[in-house]
Amino acid sequence: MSDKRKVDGNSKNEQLEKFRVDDQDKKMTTNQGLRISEDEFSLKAGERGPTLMEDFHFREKITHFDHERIPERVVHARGYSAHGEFELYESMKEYTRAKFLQEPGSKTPVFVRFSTVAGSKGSGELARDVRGFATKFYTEEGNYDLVGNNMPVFFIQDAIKFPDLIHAVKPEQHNEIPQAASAHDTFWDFVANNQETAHMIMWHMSDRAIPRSFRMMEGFGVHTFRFVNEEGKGYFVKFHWKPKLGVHSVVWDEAQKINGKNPDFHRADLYESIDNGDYPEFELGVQIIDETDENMFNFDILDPTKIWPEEDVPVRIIGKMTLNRNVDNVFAENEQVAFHPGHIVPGIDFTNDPLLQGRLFSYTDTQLIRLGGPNFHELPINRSVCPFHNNQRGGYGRQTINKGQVSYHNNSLANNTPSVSSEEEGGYVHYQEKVEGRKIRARSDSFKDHFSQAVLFWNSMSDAERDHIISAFSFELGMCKSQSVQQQAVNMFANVNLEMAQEIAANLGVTLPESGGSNITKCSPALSQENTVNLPDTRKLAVLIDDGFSDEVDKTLKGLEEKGIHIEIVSKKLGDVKGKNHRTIKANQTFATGDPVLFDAVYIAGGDNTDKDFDEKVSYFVKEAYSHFKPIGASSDGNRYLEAINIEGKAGVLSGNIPSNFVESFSEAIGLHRFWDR
Ligand code: HDD
Repeated sequence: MSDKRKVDGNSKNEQLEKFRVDDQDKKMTTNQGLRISEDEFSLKAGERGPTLMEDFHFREKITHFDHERIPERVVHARGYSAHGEFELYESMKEYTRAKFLQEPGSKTPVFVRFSTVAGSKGSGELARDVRGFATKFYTEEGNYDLVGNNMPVFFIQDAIKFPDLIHAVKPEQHNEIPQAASAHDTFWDFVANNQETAHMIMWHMSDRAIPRSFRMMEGFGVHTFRFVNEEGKGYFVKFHWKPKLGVHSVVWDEAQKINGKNPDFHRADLYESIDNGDYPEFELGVQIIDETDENMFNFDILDPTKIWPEEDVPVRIIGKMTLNRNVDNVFAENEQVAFHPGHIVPGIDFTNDPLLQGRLFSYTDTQLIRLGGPNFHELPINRSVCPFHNNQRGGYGRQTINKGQVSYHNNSLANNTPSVSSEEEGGYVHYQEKVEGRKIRARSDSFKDHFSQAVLFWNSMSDAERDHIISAFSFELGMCKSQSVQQQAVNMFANVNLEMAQEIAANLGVTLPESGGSNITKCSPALSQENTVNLPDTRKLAVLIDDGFSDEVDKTLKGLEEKGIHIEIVSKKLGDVKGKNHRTIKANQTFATGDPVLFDAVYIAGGDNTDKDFDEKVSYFVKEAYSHFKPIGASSDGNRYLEAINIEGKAGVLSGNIPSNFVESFSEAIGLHRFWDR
């Protein structure tokens, strides 16, 4: 195929480079290129007179400003992106002919956008919400988009209900309250009256809905897709992204406070990590089911409210994505990127999941309003790295200049080109699934079990995770005003676990459900965050320090840095803090800017002559970190703060009296993330 080009990890970057402009040290011009002599005063008839219509510079500047907003995404409005590359470990040739999944070691450029779902573009990032995890692979056969979430199932089974779901979760119609929250009547009214939501709600009430970082979440394609190999044989496939740093979350009290202290917490974390060279990595996993095994399970494998338990269908790790470059301009890239589950390449196909089928309509449709017309594929971020040729012409913002008189097919004047491709030449051929049936608006009986996997999820949780789920339900339903909605929701979740529902009901002061529960005992350890990867790398440590800190502090901080831990020095004021040995450390945070909720762990370095104000600030910091179950360490000087609040020797609290292995034990504790048994 002469017009195809070999793709490597940098191909998209090279393409984008042609569109990048650096305005620094340049002369200011109008959009027509005319140099501008004055940019502060509009053209007036006399110094105190009226502004003149002929001021083309004023008109252009204001007009552009007036038009610089586009509609935010109807869902997933708040998001943040990064560039990277995907490297294949293992050939998938046996299952799919997709070119980017053939050669181990081959690299494909990617662009990823993480997002919350419900909140508007400026909302806080620590909402209790699903996170979007959308990946665009710029392959040599065209763009392939894997538009997934950080939870493997969805609220509904049929796309026709999506507007209802979103209307219910978005701020209520009459008063536009609350922003970026599911804790309100309409959402829970929808849940209780659409019981297919049960499984997803268990995920939504779990710690997965308040991730510590975009870098520490799993991603899932959710739907069952199809792989098709060179021989035309099809396989069912589910996609997983597994973060190398493991899956970690914050606690709800912390999430609410972070939203106030730093509503950009997640985007800043992603941006800074990439800026520091701590590139986020996610491994791509696939679960594959042979078509002949389609009906081997006690659920319908096409039902998007079901997982394929990893213990039953193992996840095969086939490659790794590394995010290694920040965007240059958030509007041009993050806002204008257009994902679509229908952006597909040969070797990957759809299934009859009715949620997926409906999505195939919605995503192009939404870009037409959001990006203003049918040429959004020409925006730099959306362009495929291989050329595109067809007979589509015109439309707002068209950039391609198609040469020649012909824009139709079939033709003789251009030798019937652009011509279609055979399968061998890379032409997309739809999988020839045999389909027959009557036209019917109904749901298959095989989609009607809404609770078994919600029970599986509950069974798989650790004690701490269960406590969090009960607290989450109690908070969310506690924010509802309608007691009827509260009661309906509690009654519904009695089908998952009676004791859980009773505890929530007691917290809400509604009638305790008397029957429910399930005799399903199966559990899936892979679902619990308790079994995730624990590493100290890139964790943020607050070092609380004052003048006169001891020598031991220097050594400890150096050791912790060598473990990949990021250290922020927090003191009463910015600038130099002097140690006993006349060594200085620079404070880059004060107690006013560096709140405990913004850190993963705390180290009390202390000082030799601290005042009451410092002592109080340290005490607040440590109590708060302790209440959020975070690792806390102290130098010999810092021990007295632990004693004062009576937490010495508690789980995850390490005192500097054991300096010989302090760095080792403290970095291990930081890797463990949280200590629930306090
Ligand atoms: Fe969707 C955006 C993920 C169901 C309609 N969706 C959107 C984004 C993600 C998802 C990650 C943000 C992409 C970006 O960052 O630009 N959506 C999902 C998943 C679903 C799902 C994992 C179920 C498995 N979505 C879904 C349905 C519909 C939509 C059933 C409609 C029938 N989704 C949209 C949309 C959005 C969107 C309205 C808003 C902005 C956009 O598409 O580009 O078309």
